[in-house]
Order: sequence, then structure tokens, then C-alpha cells
Amino acid sequence: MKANLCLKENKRGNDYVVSDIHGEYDKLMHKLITVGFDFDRDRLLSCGDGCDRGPKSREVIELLDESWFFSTLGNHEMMCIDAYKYRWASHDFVQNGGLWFYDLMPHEQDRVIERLLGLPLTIQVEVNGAKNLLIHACVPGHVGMSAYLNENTKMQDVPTEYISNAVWTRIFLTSYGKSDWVGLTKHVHGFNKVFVGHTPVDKMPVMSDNYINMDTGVVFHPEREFVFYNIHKGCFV
Ligand SMILES: [Mn+2]
Repeated sequence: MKANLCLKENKRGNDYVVSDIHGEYDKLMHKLITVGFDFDRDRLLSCGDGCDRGPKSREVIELLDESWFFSTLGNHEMMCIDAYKYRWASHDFVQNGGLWFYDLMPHEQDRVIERLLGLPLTIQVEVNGAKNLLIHACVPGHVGMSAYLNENTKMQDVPTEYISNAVWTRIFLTSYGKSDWVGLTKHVHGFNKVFVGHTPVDKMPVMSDNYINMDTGVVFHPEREFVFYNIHKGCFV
């Protein structure tokens, strides 16, 4: 399994970024219609955490079969895989919104896991000559990160510690009781933009260095809609 999905440039349509869909399938579909998403030409790239907490986790996972939808591995997908493999991991998974998985028939669980095991750690895409990176939480800085971002890197060659950091470490932190945030980001060289999710911060995505945190906490706020970033046009929609 490849650790990095390097997508060819989309010359026919737009690439949009979203994150932390968390089972909010209906809100996602609504947003796609609102932005006039062209299912034949556009692509939707997610920074992970498609499942758990929201009402339609399985439906979101099934989008991975669509030609226009791509996602990186999030910590929630990782928890789901671990819970499937190891009984001890199911408690944490259920505590974090994974109960939906146990409503599925065994063969349906197998299908979900099959899809999740195919998720890359990063998605890399060039748009108008600039390289962009999607990763769930952060690019781990303390190990030679560039060594693992190569197109040919295999998932099994990436150290467990690196994967764990990439999907769990919080570099965007909300300060207590306020809607503002504290950035612990460090500029990632070689990329125009680095898209992450994982930490809900505010109703609009926040930027720090060349990071954009796309997690706007939609699953925690019934009134909130998803915000996409249109990489081709360089703006939020
Ligand atoms: Mn997460």
C-alpha cells in the first residue's frame, strides 16, 4: 500500500478540499450542490475523519468508491481499523463515536475495513504549477519528513511513530473559552499549501505558516455548513 497518493493535475475541473466530515453525509451533499460541484470534472479531497459522531458514517466511507472523492487516513479511520483488528481497541473507538460500525453486518464491516486500509497518509496534488499536501493532523517535524513523502514510499516503510504523529498531533489549539486559537505550526517547505483537519477551531478555516486547518467542527454544530477550499481558484467557498 502506498503511503502517498500523488494525483495528476486536474486540468478539466476544480479540486476542492474538505476535512472532518464525520458522518455528515447530508450536509456534505448539500454543500456539493451549493458550490455547483461537477461530478464528472471536479474532485473532492478530504483530510480524513470521514466517519464517527455524525449520522451517516458508512455512507461517507462508501464515497471512496466514487471517482471524484479521495481521502487521507484520519485518526478515526485508524481507530476503526484497530477496533476491527483488536478487541481491546473497541472501547476507545465506541467512546469516540464508532458505535455505527457495530450496527453493520460482518461482511459490511469487512468492506468498510477494506476501503480504510487503502487510505494514504498524504494526498499530494499539483495545481497551476504549485504542489499541495493533504495530511490529517500535521507533518511530523522531528523526523526527516521528506524521507516519507515520496510517491514510492510504502505504508509499511513509514515508522509507526510518524503515522501516529501525522494523524493525532494537535498543532492548532483553541485557547480556553475563546474562539481564537494558538498555532504551533512550522512552515512545511516544498509545498504551497498544507491542508489539515483534526482540531475544530472556528467556523471558518484558519491559516498559520503555509498550513490551512479545514476542520470547522461541523459535526459539533448543527447550524454549521462545510467550508471547502477551491485549490484552483485559491479561495474558500
Ligand atoms: Mn481527527
